[in-house]
Amino acid sequence: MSAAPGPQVHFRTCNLCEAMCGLRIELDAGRITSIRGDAEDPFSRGHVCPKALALEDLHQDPDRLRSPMRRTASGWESVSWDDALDETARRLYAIQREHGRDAVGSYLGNPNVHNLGNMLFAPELIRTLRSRNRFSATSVDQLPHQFTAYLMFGHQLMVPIPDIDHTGYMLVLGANPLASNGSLMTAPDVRARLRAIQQRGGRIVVMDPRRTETALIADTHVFIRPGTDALALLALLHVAVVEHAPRLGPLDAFTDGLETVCALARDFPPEKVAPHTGVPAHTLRRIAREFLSARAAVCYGRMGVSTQAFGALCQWLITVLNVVSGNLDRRGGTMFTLPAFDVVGGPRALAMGRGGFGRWKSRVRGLPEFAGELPTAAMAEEMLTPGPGRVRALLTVAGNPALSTPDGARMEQALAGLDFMVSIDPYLNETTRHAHLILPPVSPLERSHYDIAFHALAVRNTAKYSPALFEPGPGSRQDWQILLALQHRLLTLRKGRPSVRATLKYQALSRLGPERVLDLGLRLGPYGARVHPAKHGLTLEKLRQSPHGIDLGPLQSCLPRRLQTKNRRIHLAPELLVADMRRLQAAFPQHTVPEQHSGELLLIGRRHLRDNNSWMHNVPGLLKGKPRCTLMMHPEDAARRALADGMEATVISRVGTVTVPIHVTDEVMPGVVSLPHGYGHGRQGTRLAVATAHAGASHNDLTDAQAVDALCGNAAFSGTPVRVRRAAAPESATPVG
Ligand SMILES: Nc1nc2c(c(=O)[nH]1)N[C@H]1C(S)=C(S)[C@@H](COP(=O)(O)OP(=O)(O)OC[C@H]3O[C@@H](n4cnc5c(=O)[nH]c(N)nc54)[C@H](O)[C@@H]3O)O[C@H]1N2
Ligand SMILES: Nc1nc2c(c(=O)[nH]1)N[C@H]1C(S)=C(S)[C@@H](COP(=O)(O)OP(=O)(O)OC[C@H]3O[C@@H](n4cnc5c(=O)[nH]c(N)nc54)[C@H](O)[C@@H]3O)O[C@H]1N2
Ligand code: SF4
Ligand SMILES: [Mo]
Repeated sequence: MSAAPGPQVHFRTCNLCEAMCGLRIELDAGRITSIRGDAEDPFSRGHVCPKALALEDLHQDPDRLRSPMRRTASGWESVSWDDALDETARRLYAIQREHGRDAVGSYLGNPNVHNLGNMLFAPELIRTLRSRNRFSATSVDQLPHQFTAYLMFGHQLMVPIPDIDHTGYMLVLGANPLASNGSLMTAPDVRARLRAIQQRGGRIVVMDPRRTETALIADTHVFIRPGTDALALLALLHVAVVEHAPRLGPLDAFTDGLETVCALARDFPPEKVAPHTGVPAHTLRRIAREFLSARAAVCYGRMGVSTQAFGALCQWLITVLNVVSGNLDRRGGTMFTLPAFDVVGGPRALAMGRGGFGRWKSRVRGLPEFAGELPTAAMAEEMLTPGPGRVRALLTVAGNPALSTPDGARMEQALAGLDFMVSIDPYLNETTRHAHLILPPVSPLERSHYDIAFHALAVRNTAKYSPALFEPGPGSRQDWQILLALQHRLLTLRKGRPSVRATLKYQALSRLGPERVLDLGLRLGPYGARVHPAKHGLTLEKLRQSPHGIDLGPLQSCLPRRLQTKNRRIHLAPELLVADMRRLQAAFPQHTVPEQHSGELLLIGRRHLRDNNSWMHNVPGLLKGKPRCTLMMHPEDAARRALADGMEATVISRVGTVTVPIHVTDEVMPGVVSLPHGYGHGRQGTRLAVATAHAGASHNDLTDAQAVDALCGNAAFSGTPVRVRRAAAPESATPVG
């Protein structure tokens, strides 16, 4: 659609966060004149957030790399695609041949999940590498959701989704959808959907160490000490089984383990957990009673309860609470999606693997594999610790582990020491500055889009395809083309010469691209032409003809049919989780008030509507206004340290130190401080003019790679112990990085 003469309108889905907002983009003479919400999108109904406009800024950004780059002694130089791809394949192949397959590691970042081509082609390349050292953003985020879904329902993507549009009571722990726009709950215009609960006479309750934007519109907000949610959930469950008796409804016929969870819960009356959680027993009892008496209720927990030492227990207990209160797989409770491209029940070649656990362990610390990946908290030590099996080369795809993973400084030290590193990424940033080669893909507007992941995690079944808005620039490559070309070169090197079969397959896939795979997935999916010739008969062509997307209706009950466990039953009490209760009990002994060393504060994170993890700080429009990278501190804690609003403070953890301005506010509970993540752009050698001017400090220079959920290996960001004092003088502030 490039350089078309007159005014034009283009419709697409915003791929920047999980909300899948429909966009209406107006163009004149091939230039964007406006980006607005698409009122005709049946799912998002015109909603957008300020980040939507950034799609154009990202496209125009002069700092966005347009050609492959090679690092030399005298700086970066442009290289041709062939040279860059040949060199990458050669180096990776040579290192694997000399040091074994595991010597090449990989890290896949979050934007892979927001990119059709990467969803379909990245797993292929990673498989081709045949290394056990695979890492991704999953284990600094939603691993506990996938882990518990795998154990309870037999598939890592059978994640129960809040039926927010029909519920009468929503209990939210560790999520701030008003800033994040919802996560593992794709719900465009989540504010309106939450308000609608209240307009229906329902209630919203938020448990969070910070009085968040979401807490402000809730009916009740309760402060909870970071990292103690598993105890609070057990207390809620206690009330459910002692006062109310479980009522599973139809699930009763195919659920195992009810007695086990009831027995566990009986041990945790609210009075017992109150000293640890800081939540008064009567408050927990009241919330439990409200939850249990609601017509339909949802307990929903996200980042804040996933990235903590008992993240897997939290996600498990949340699902158990929904089950025993009769709210799983029921309208207004938590439900499962039936996406048009079916990642759970679709044909094996197209669906995602169900998962798997502990089939191998990380070399240094022995952390367990899940679904083919090792915990990212172990990544730096796998690169730094000498010995056979050390990771000597790394491929990163759409990831910024330098800022986004625990102990970022050590991560950078590890990246700097690699024999070879290649990054598929549009920016020269804190991570990719360590690469030997950077392979930049096109901008989001130069490629087509379909949300394979987020349609599967949405509060309604919908389907929408977005064609590319702009013709890819001359000589540019899409992510999938880069991934496929690398895979082909690696296979060729391994065979010694290009095999005819592999070459034909490569040529065919290069021609067909993600579109054909998507079309196949849609045709074979639950609404596909093969299954429903009369009803929807979904094909890619049909989606092309529906530029606003197609509504496939509200979520439907689907159990036991959709269960993926071998015996087609729900495992309410998986052994691994039940056994992990001992670790919880040891961490919070009865009759002992939690130990918080004097002067120590617990650090938590924070998301802002205008940030997106670490990578959108080069968009000028999103950085207007007051600096956001501040440390929130309760007035009592500030007074004790003679700190006042706006002062620079030094924050010290076991692993690092940063200097940031203080924001004194009773939004955070006493004893807790909050700092957003994704900042820290002041490092040398990046090419991010705007971000560098708004550098801030990196939260992950404070977080500890040793702090993990010992069961599944997820990073435990919540509640990092820190000390805070007034910075000596503003000009002597410790440089970050
Ligand atoms: N604007 C914006 N949107 C985003 C992103 C972004 O960076 N910016 N990131 C996207 C991504 S990758 C994700 S995964 C989602 C995340 O989506 P959310 O999970 O909704 O994100 P957060 O805003 O981090 O919410 C986490 C909440 O947990 C609270 N919390 C911290 N520790 C604890 C604890 O121990 N217990 C309890 N109960 N609460 C705790 C925090 O105070 C915070 O309010 O957002 C996505 N959307
Ligand atoms: N302390 C703390 N740490 C956190 C979190 C937290 O709440 N607190 N949140 C965690 C969460 S939820 C997540 S998901 C992770 C995110 O961790 P990461 O995914 O590692 O980091 P991002 O900041 O999302 O960086 C994304 C990278 O992808 C590049 N990119 C963007 N779009 C594309 C594309 O289309 N193709 C390619 N090839 N590259 C692209 C960007 O330039 C950037 O380098 O961070 C985690 N880290
Ligand atoms: S809420 Fe998310 S999907 Fe919607 S416009 Fe903002 S960034 Fe895009
Ligand atoms: Mo995330």
